Amino acid sequence: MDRRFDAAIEKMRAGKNFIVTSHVNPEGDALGSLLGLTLALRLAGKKVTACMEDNVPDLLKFLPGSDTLTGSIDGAGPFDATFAVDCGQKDRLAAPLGSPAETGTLINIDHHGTNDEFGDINIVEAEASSAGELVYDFIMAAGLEINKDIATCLYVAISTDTGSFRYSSSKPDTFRKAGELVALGADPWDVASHVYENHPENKLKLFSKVLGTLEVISCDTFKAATMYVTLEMFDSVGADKDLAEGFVNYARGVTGVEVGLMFRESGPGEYKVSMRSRGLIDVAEIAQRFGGGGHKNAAGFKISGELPEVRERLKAVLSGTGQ
Ligand SMILES: [Mn+2]
Repeated sequence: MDRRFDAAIEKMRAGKNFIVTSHVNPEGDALGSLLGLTLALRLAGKKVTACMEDNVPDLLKFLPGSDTLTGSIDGAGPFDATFAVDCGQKDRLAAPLGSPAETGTLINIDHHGTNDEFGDINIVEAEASSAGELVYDFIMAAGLEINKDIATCLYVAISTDTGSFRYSSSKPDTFRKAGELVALGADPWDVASHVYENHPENKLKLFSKVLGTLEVISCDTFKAATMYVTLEMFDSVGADKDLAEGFVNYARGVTGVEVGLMFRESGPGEYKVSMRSRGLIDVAEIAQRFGGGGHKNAAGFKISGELPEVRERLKAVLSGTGQ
């Protein structure tokens, strides 16, 4: 018997009107978990405001229910509870939450090791592969139904956050749950076609420029690879900033490299740094030193400065961690 969700299930059963939200700048796990939970609650007869202030990336617009997302909660409350899924910090929530009297009990369901337990009820499991897996567990523990649309959302959440089941967070249970979602109607090739084999032409043109910036650097006991993308590069191919998503994995993928780093210029003298580790270096710990967060193998933060200087700072910090 799975008792982890008892308090959350009690609130869910007693309530009628909910908000479900996730983190800003959403990816597959954020939106898949948000929409999977939203659709499951609606199927159970609940009223749900699916709240996402940021735009849905084009690749994820096929997710069932994404056309019902809204950036506002105006006129829909008061709410019995707000579910936050896949969000490590309250200030990263993609919902304009008002007073607790308006938004109800805050239920935090997440798997970020850096989660600061901002909820009234917190179900935070850093070992879980994805928030999608936790939402699946919640739905099962609550005895809610999963139809094809819900299965698709949760399959996208789990498969994207595990790098298509490549990461070591993919446990036997992860595969069992994914298999169950496929049995319930999720279509792996349909999902892959939408999410992985669906590159806008200008994304690949941007990628060819970014690959030209690849550099392998020595950090004492291990190697890191860096790449960067500037506002000028985005402009030159007419690409949106989210089209650089995922490039960082190619930096980590270089033979002999332990950590991949991607510097994305977000404004003049401002960079968003994404880090990917093979497992030896805890990049969440490094991100936290710069005020960011994430997971052991995937983390990020924002930093100000000129690129060469910013890269030297990172190199110095990385060089201190590998001993
Ligand atoms: Mn996640």
